[in-house]
Amino acid sequence: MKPQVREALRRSRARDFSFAQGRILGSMCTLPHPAAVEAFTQFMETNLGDPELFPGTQELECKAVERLGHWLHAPAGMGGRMTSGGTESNLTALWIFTSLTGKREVVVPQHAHFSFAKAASLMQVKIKDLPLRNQVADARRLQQTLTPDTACVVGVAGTTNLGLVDPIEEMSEMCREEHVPLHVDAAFGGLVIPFLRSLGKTERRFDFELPGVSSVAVDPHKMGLSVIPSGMLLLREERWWEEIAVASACTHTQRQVSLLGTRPGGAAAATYAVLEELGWEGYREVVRSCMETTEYAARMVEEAGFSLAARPELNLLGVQVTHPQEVAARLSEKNWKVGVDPARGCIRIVCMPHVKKTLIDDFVSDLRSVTA
Ligand code: 0PR
Repeated sequence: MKPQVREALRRSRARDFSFAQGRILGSMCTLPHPAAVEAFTQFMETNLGDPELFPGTQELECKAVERLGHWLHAPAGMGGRMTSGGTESNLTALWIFTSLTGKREVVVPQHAHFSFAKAASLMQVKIKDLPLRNQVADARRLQQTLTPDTACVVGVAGTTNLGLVDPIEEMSEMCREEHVPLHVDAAFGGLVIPFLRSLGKTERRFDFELPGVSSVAVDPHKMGLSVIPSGMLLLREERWWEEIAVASACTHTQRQVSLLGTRPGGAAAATYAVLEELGWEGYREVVRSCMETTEYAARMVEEAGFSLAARPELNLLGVQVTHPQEVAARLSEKNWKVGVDPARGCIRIVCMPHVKKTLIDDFVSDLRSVTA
């Protein structure tokens, strides 16, 4: 590389915030695990959009899907694909279920991620709001929200703003009775909740062990410690993928079953590598540690006189402040990057693996000073 190009890269990169040394509290991403980085660099030019050229990489995608599917109780006959993240997974799920059912309405809890609004706009489907009760989807109101034109229902396991889990069990029961597919957006919670359960810290159920759950989105590039762009969409039935199959004459493989054409094999290799490297025990330790930090942060914030928007279920906190945008701007002057949720009057802190207790101490002290 020419020295001036290298220097230009260095200068731009130096302007970025850093997970390693910085004060990033508002992101659901983190430093990728070294095993993911090593794998990624070996597979950078591989393309899952043309698997005839890269059967080895496709095999890694299958193995990653199999392992995550196993952790999420996916039955034999399930089928999954890597995606670029939660947005693509949610969009693809809606694409598949509207095609499968021929229906045009989707029931979405009010706190769902904005990727559903994108999907609705792209596909011209109608979003029917499912109201909240005690800050999560109101399962009792689900029945009256369904119509003969309902293509699917969405539930969220780990909400973007507060990390809460919708009553997926009740929603799953109803969806099963009504023969309506239920898509669970577990982009964040899918790699947290299973380990919290194994630690005895939650009893929430959200995945394929519930018979009414048809699909699950889970993002290895969030709590999976994989590289960006790593998402995964799992379907209870592999054959449902056929709904979006197209002929792809110019690739060596004559058909594609994905929204993206060229798809990063590096992300699949990285995800496979970190899933293997950490394994169930490794992730459980990551989640244990993140929850310990979350509980510590909750205590520190409350001792400093702030209220939480909700008791944290996962490693995410909403801290109530007056004028959250102003508070976030003042925090930003001190290099803190927090999420902002003006509707709920909170700032959002995600206790990702790079967030340590000492960082929380410094943060709470600055939060006090900017709100004094
Ligand atoms: N579903 C849920 C529940 C999410 O929270 C998100 C992203 C998505 C789907 C979409 O995932 P992708 O962004 O991978 O397509 N939620 C994060 C958020 O809005 C995304 C994020 C990550 C934002 C890192 C900022 C950031 O620095 O908080």
